[in-house]
Amino acid sequence: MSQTKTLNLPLLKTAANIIRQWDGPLTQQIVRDPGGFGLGQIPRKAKPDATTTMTCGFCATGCGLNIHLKDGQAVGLTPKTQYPVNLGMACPKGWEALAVLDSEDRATMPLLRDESGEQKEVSWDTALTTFVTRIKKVMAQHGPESVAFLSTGQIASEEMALLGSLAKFGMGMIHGDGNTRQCMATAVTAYKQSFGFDAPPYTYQDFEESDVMFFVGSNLCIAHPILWQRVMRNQNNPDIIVVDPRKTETAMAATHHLAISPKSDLTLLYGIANLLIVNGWIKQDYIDAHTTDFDAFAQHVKAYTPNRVAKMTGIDADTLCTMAKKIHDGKRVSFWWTMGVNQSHEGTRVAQAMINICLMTGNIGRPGTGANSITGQCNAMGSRLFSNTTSLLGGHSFTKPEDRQKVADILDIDVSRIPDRDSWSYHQIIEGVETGKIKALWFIATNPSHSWINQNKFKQLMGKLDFLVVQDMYRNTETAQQADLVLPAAGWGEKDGTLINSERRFGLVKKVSPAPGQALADFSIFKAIAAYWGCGEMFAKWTDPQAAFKILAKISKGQPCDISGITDYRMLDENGGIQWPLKPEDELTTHRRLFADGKFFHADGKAKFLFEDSRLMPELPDGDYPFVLLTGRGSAAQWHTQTRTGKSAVLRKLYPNDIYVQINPVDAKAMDIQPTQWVYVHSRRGQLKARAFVTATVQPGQIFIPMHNHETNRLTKPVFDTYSHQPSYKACAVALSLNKPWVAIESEGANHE
Ligand SMILES: Nc1nc2c(c(=O)[nH]1)N[C@H]1C(S)=C(S)[C@@H](COP(=O)(O)OP(=O)(O)OC[C@H]3O[C@@H](n4cnc5c(=O)[nH]c(N)nc54)[C@H](O)[C@@H]3O)O[C@H]1N2
Ligand SMILES: Nc1nc2c(c(=O)[nH]1)N[C@H]1C(S)=C(S)[C@@H](COP(=O)(O)OP(=O)(O)OC[C@H]3O[C@@H](n4cnc5c(=O)[nH]c(N)nc54)[C@H](O)[C@@H]3O)O[C@H]1N2
Ligand code: SF4
Ligand SMILES: [Mo]
Repeated sequence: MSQTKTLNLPLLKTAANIIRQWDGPLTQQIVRDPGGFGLGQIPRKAKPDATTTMTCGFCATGCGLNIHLKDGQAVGLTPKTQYPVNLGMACPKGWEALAVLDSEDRATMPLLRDESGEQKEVSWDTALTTFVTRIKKVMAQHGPESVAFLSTGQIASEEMALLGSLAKFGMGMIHGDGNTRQCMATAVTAYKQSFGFDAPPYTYQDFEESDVMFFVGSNLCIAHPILWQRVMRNQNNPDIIVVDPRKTETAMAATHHLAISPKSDLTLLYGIANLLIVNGWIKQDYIDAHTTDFDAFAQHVKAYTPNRVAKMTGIDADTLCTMAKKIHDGKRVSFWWTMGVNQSHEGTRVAQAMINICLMTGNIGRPGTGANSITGQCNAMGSRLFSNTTSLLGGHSFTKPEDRQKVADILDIDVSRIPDRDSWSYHQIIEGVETGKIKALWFIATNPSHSWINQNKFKQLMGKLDFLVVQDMYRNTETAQQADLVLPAAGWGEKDGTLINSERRFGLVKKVSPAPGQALADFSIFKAIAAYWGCGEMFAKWTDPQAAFKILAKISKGQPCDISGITDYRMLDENGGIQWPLKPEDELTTHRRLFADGKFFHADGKAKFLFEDSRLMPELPDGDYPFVLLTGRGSAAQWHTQTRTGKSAVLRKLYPNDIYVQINPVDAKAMDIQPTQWVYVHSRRGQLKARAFVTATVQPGQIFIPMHNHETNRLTKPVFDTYSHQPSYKACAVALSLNKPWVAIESEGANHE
């Protein structure tokens, strides 16, 4: 059915003129034309009843989905058989990706909090005018550093790039980070320091070609089920070793499970490295030709003797020797890690401990090898390269004058518009709210009032801001409920752009469904803000996502992530996505891995061994708080804060209704806790009530609560990795009780149920 959206845009001549320049994309979205999808430049408009392919917008596996269209609109989907990522498979979230778009909770109009404190619907004109006026006012009173944006790993690369450029070059902000900080920052930092660039080396084909595979802090069966299917296709009868304190679904399916003590991975990996060196199970030729600082590393790990390691990790010396032997005997050894490593007080060094083992045994750059970080959100990789937060567009550096000049020239802007220093990282921005340095925040596609660490404190701080803007698909996320202004956004399937998956593959997302009400693509919202701010001219060439993509391709030229060989969206569509890098002269093959030539991205072409002493986790259990709290993904049907997956009736049937806490039977017995009974869990920062799930998958003295429940982060302690500043979400001390505890709590307002 054809409907028309009318925007009450100001009839001021100047604004109307500016709007006309970007009104190509916007108008087509405002007028719901069942035949004319999106921006029109993607090769999918041949017939209104047809099938088009796009990348799934949940996790970074990046499955290809066939979207079936009727009268030009999506009516269903099936996983694409020929897509090199998923080969015809999809997980429950993917199957339900269209269903979650249709919900009463969608944000359909901008919402503005009025004097009575209520959020009321307003026109886009009022919303944009308010946005610009209030942010300019804060900046005028408190300086440009008083406003920051917090972006995401879940919108298209083109949108992130436009946001980061608008905020920093157009509006003059210095500070902006992404929720990728919660997720991938450790892997980014580890790769940058070790390889000279944030470059995950692998291709998914490596899951099928390894013969020894270590999964460290990764619950692949739940978090990346299609990648687990790729492991199951491996013909080499591989050893699959899972390092995880919990006996996860993945650990149960593995050949070996190392039930490590929480946050002792660094000690374990140094112990294994020591054994490899002591036994001479290393590739000295490779080390000499392609790495630096090995001797110091070898010296460092001498202290990690099997007995000492056994004591600290709970993994006995024999098992340690067996693991070292497996690495030695394996022809193609690979290490894979996810949040059990990244979310840690010393995660960067843990990731590098895996990188070190791969380097010294020559397990990199060959099929089935590699120190491989598995990415989380659908476009966390896009955020790493193009969000203009931690690094300048295209993996450049804000602090390098030549990088700033290069980007300024390509964007045709004055170089002085580009900040010459790095932004504060996420937690520094939040701490800035506490110290009064940050007065206004703009959140885009993230829900930190649920997902950020030490939630009671976070929520309290949001109340301190002069102005809080949330741009989301849904109007009532925990963060949107706290906002002064909510900007309604189109979601996956309602707009165009590219996502980059875990193996560096660009894939397309397309507009196959109209956004509800007056919700607009994030790209269009940013263009509108630019126009209202008065810097629309600066983004005149960013006419639509594909034009933005071409700008990014130009910026990437000469970088390790060079994609100047990808000419347009059509090329991505025709090739089942394309992995970076692709220079014009490169041969385009379906699977490509990095470092086959042993050349890394540091100036000397070598990879660095990086290491330091392992440290105990900062908040150890004690008499008052005797348990370690582990958190993470609960089921394949739940996505993060549940704003999306919670909307699907099908997915809701696939996980328990109530929040639960997994408790070992020994502990349950000692405390007389019965299965499904309500119990209280409390930490020094907050408390919650959850149903007891008595199971031996957690060890005695440890409990597990999924992150999908909004209560979980009341408990977590704000501890951050030294180098990556990523929160350590998975380890803090808690207590269990049958009755509501009365405890002194570190932050106010913490005694919720
Ligand atoms: N279904 C579903 N899939 C998802 C997501 C989702 O929300 N739902 N989110 C996506 C995102 S953004 C991400 S980042 C990934 C996360 O993917 P994963 O990292 O695989 O998932 P998690 O459950 O967070 O954590 C993995 C494991 O780390 C273990 N762990 C905790 N502490 C330690 C430790 O000290 N050492 C070790 N070795 N292990 C430890 C936990 O017990 C847990 O089993 O999943 C992606 N996929
Ligand atoms: N305790 C604990 N906490 C954790 C973790 C953990 O393991 N334990 N894991 C952490 C990790 S790895 C991650 S990645 C984070 C995830 O934390 P968040 O990113 O905060 O979680 P999401 O629910 O994915 O939030 C994304 C928001 O964007 C909205 N959205 C989706 N698509 C679009 C779009 O196209 N445009 C706009 N404007 N909005 C959109 C959704 O409705 C949703 O509100 O959580 C972290 N928090
Ligand atoms: S595995 Fe990830 S990308 Fe694939 S269908 Fe599931 S959520 Fe989507
Ligand atoms: Mo994540």
